Amino acid sequence: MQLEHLVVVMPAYNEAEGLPEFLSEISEHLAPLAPRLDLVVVDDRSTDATRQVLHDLAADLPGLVPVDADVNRGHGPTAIAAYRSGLGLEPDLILHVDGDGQFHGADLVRTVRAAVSTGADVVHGVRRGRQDPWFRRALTAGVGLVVAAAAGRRVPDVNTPLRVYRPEAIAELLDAIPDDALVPHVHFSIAEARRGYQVRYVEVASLPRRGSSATGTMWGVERSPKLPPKRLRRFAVASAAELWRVSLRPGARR
Ligand SMILES: Nc1nc2c(ncn2[C@@H]2O[C@H](COP(=O)(O)OP(=O)(O)O)[C@@H](O)[C@H]2O)c(=O)[nH]1
Ligand SMILES: [Mg+2]
Repeated sequence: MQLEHLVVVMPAYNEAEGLPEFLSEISEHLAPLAPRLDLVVVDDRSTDATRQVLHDLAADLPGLVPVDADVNRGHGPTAIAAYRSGLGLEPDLILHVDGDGQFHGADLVRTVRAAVSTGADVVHGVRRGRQDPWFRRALTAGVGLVVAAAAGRRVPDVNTPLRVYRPEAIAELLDAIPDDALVPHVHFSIAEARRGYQVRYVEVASLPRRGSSATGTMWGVERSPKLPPKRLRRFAVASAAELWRVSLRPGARR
């Protein structure tokens, strides 16, 4: 496959500090891969300077497309909005990565290269060296088991935010979930297996978040709390209900 147009899509929430470095690293690394590169960053109505930072950066960074959300909707719906904006640009490939900068630009290159060389429907970046507290690891392991049962095979790092999709593949996946889904990537991982998509896995390093803002994290402010923060407990319960409704129950949309 000849890659002419690559689009990066990114949800961002309170990432003012880390975004300039992360976006320029992405741009530097990915620009050589395609004659046209666009970076669509959806600001989920951050409470810090993210929006301003993005609009300022757009003046110097060719291909940066800031998208301003009207209301704060959370990570899942913002990722979905980012995918949809990216698809609107009609790319050959679409790469999703979170705005918290937990990857090396060079690893993004490896995932895109894998998509180009194999022609796969999707390439997942499988995170190695994650430094999560025990309850997040437990949650990830639990979700992994449920997804393995639903998908009929083990899917490494089911919720990884680093993915490269063929546009036709991600368009189909998006149409099968609600636009306000909390855990779109988990639904996608199940649907990819059920639909027999060609999935490739590339191991990538997991870095600490860039920028020092603790408000960007989904799990409260403490770095290593002893017990699951309330926010995570609520999110886990709501996500489990959504998983059942959208992807697991008999007759769920496939
Ligand atoms: N759009 C949006 N993103 C959020 C919100 N709260 C947290 N996030 C983002 O969710 C992403 C994942 O959170 P993180 O704690 O890094 O999870 P991990 O990467 O799986 O360890 C990060 O990019 C956060 O910035 C929010 O209210 N809206
Ligand atoms: Mg993260």
